[in-house]
Amino acid sequence: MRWLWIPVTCLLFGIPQPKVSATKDGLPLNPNLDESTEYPLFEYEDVKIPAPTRGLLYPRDSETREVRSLDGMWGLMKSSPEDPLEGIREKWFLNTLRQTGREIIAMPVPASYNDITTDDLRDHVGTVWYERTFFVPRSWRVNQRTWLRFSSVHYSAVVWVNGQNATSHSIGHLPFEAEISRLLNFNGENRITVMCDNRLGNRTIPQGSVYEATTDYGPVPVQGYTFDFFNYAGIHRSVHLYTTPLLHISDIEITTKLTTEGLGRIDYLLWLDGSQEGLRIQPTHLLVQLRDRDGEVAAQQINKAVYHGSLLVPNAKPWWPYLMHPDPGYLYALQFELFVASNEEETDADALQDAYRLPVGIRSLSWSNDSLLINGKPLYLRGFGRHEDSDIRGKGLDNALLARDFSLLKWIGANAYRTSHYPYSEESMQFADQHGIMIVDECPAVNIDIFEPQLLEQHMSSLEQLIHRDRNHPSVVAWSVANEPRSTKQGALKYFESLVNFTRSIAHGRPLTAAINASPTTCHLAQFLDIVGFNRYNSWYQNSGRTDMIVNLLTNEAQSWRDKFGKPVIQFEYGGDTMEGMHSLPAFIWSEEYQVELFSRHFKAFDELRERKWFIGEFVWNFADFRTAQTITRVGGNKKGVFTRNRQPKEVAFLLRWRYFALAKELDQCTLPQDLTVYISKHVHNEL
Ligand code: GCB
Repeated sequence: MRWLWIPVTCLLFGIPQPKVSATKDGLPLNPNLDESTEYPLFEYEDVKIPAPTRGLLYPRDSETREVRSLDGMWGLMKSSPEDPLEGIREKWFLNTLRQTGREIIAMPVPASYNDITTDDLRDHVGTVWYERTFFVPRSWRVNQRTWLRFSSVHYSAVVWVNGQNATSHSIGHLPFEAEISRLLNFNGENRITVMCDNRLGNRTIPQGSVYEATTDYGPVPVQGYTFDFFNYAGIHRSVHLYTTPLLHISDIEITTKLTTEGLGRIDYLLWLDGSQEGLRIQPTHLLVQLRDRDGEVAAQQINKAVYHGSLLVPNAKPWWPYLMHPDPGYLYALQFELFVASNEEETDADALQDAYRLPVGIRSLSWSNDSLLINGKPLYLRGFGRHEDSDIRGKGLDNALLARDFSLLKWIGANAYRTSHYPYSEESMQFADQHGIMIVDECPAVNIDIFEPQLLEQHMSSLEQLIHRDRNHPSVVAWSVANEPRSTKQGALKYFESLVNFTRSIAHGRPLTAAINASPTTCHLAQFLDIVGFNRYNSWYQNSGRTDMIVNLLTNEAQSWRDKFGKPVIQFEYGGDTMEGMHSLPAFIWSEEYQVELFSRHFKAFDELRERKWFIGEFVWNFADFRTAQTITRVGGNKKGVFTRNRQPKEVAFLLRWRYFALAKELDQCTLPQDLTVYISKHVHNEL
């Protein structure tokens, strides 16, 4: 028997359920699916375009708003893998989970739940239930609205507050929120209950399939998936309560430009929410102030139009990537103050209705058939594919890890990374803005295979939510619509044409790319992109052990992508698994020496390609070792990291550091770090 499943959110709220057909097309994705199987083309006229997301501004304190974290220890209870929806039937959310009589364990939030305990929770398939209590101050009752915001729950979540449904969401790695003012108890304790479901099917992003394994103890459901990272689950990022005034700024969209004369321009769109019943408040005007790093006003205006406007910034300090400028990542604070006043110029505290401050970098981003440019200067991206992954906390947000990773990125001289294979935390996007690290922002569509309308709807929705979340970040230089989809399949053509057309319509000034592993002659996706990205493991999965074949194979392949599509080309993945501490001279695969040799031959190929002008970047796979599903090709996980899972360098890290700084010096005349070379002897100057 196969474990057919339907998203829980559909069962609960009467959303039309996808038809689960018994035909080949309707079955869950099977990891062992014959790659050559073709699926009928679908007509996409019926596909529902996702409605624009609104709201979800990152929670920030201000004189009109209060933010509270609900991070900390929550309680967690597993439901039976054979009956994941029993808690819905039995209405567990109506009471404390303790009433079920089952075991409740302490579970930190944020964290993946998988690696916290010593039992079978790691491989649990189905639903788990989280719970915690909290209080809110009585002052929040008067002229305030209270919002509950989850930065990410993987994969889907249903949320209750005091036993009443508050919201639900599916697709991991993306935020969701709901106003909960009416559900709150202002005179005592409140309770949040979350049901989290980790199951992936053929209509989830990413896809997977739940199948039945026959064990010595009887049949058990097992989650299958083809992507190469562990399917960690749980409340992965922070949970916040925040307040807003009754009428408030609910959404902001900005676009920036920089002229060659140094004039900055910020165009903004604002959304206001005053949707509460009986609310009759009308804003009179908006005071917009742009403050520089020292808090000085760099530009300002009073705007009676409220919903849109433009600020001109003379002598703007541009946002530059790391190592392209002595002061990279320059951010202003764009302060919006909404007034309800008798006089349209009045800006005193009593008339202030709402205030929100958005960090803003002023820069222009453009692209052509040969290059990607920031502030008119062509970019050469040098960086990594990464993962949000670490020991014990899995994919849970960890600020210490985040700070360490950015120290390492800067130490090694990288200027970019791809958020392979899903959106990363909002905190990491803010870090990237501040440090000038450019982001190729990828949606969670990794290894998708069965191309059908329901999947397309989810896929479009994941991109829509991602773009909505990240469109205001200066660090985002491209959207990646997929990683290694089975893009040679017949159904891929129509699917990706529809997907890319939709994404282009909401791309907010960024080019579209993807990480492709098909070949230029068979791929149906590349023709729709602005930048062609490919993944290729020369001398690893192909020609293992033969580093002497890399330069020709790689330069020829990149040239073929260019010849076929005439677009800028980038390599998004190359590398080889390397066991830290394993040495071999001459080099042998899995040794540190082999990784060094493999990288060095790639550098040679990249330098030849750079001369052809349309080759715009090199990304190593991977920044650090990471956990995968259990397979005989992975020793404790994927070991292609330049850093260990513990964030310590392998030998290749020092070589890569030389390379990235050498490029920064050649291309942007950066100053080299003092400790790039070590003293050897007075006759050897180991300098670039
Ligand atoms: C790839 C995938 C990545 C894998 C990597 C590998 O092409 O995009 O998710 O981890 O190869 O190491 O096999």
